[in-house]
Amino acid sequence: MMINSQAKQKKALIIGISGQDGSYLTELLLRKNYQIHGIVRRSSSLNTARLDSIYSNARIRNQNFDLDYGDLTDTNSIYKLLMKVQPDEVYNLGAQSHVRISFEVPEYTVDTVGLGTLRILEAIRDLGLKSKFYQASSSEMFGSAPAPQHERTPFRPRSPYGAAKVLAYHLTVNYREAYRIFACNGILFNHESPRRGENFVTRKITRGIASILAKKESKLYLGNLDAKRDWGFAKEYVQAMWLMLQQTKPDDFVIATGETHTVREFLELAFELVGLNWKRYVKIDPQYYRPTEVDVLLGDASKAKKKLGWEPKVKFKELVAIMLNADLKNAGIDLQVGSTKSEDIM
Ligand code: NAP
Ligand code: F7E
Repeated sequence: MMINSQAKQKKALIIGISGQDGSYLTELLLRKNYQIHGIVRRSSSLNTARLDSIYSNARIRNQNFDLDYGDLTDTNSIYKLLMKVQPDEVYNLGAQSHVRISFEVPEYTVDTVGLGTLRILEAIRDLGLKSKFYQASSSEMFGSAPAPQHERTPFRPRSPYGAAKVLAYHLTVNYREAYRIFACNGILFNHESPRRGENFVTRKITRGIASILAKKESKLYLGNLDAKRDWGFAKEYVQAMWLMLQQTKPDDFVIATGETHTVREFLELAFELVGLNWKRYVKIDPQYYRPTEVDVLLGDASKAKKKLGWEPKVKFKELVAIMLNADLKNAGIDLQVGSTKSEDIM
């Protein structure tokens, strides 16, 4: 393929760059020769572990990759960074993204997720920027709506997190319609990876198994095993984010695998892969129950397939193996399970 060396290098601003998706998106955009600007928030210990090797590699290759301090709850920092960077594309991946924790810190969750999105959109509007905007919307917005869920399914959120994402979703649509900002909602169903936060259920299970095999833990404590989720692979989902901003018209898309499995099925398969019976190791701890649960999520991503040409390759079984193998390796256990077709899976 011919590469046009005269093509203008694009600038992306990624809010939430230190998270699971932020790190995969950064890698994708660096491969596409973007200049990357990321916003990280101050914490008492460093929170850039997922980015460190990406950052060093970008430096070695002389690629533009800058990190600035900022916070979604701080209007001034968001405004100033947008003014400074003047990005072609803004990806808002920043959030207090844990659903159960959102019941404990509802106001903070609505501030980062809901008002945080408003702060970005207002800054784009006020500065008159031509930036395209991606909003990390979530299947949690569907809540108790019947499955399968698609772009026209009415939202019935079941948590402060879900409700805050609904606010952010509608703000994104409103700024698109009112001010003609190129703003898109990616309504992503659960997506996981070896970089998933340790307190989400999939990673908790794969790490838990590695700790049991390494004899560091003897039990794994979990909550509701009956909930069903449509779990995909994060590395593939960030491609859909980018594709949405490359279309001629802004629009909203569901991104999902079209398969749903219970937490129990994930647990059974993961333990089975290492030859253990999960019932001997797992204890139910009601502290992990939620005041209101989302029982079934199952996405219909046919619009994304038709209009973006996006389709997931990694399905449930392979995802479990990818995550388990990574955590076994992290724990120094010399064991490879399942078959993982995808190259370069980390
Ligand atoms: P994640 O790993 O929890 O990452 C969240 C990011 O937001 C981190 O970089 C975090 O910084 C940052 N952040 C948190 N509070 C902030 C604040 N006040 N100001 C600025 N940044 C802040 O989440 P993820 O799984 O990558 O998901 C990315 C986005 O997609 C999130 O908005 C999430 O709600 C949404 N989403 C995720 C899924 C999924 O299944 N993963 C599905 C649908 C939608 P620290 O590193 O400092 O904490
Ligand atoms: O829970 C059940 C729990 O926390 C999945 C976020 O990325 O996806 C994620 O939200 C299910 C729930 O993800 C434990 O009750 C049982 O039914 O891994 P999770 P989530 O709540 O679906 C959506 C799409 C997002 O947008 C969010 O940002 O697993 N479960 N036992 C447990 N969950 C956790 N965390 N811990 C347990 O011990």
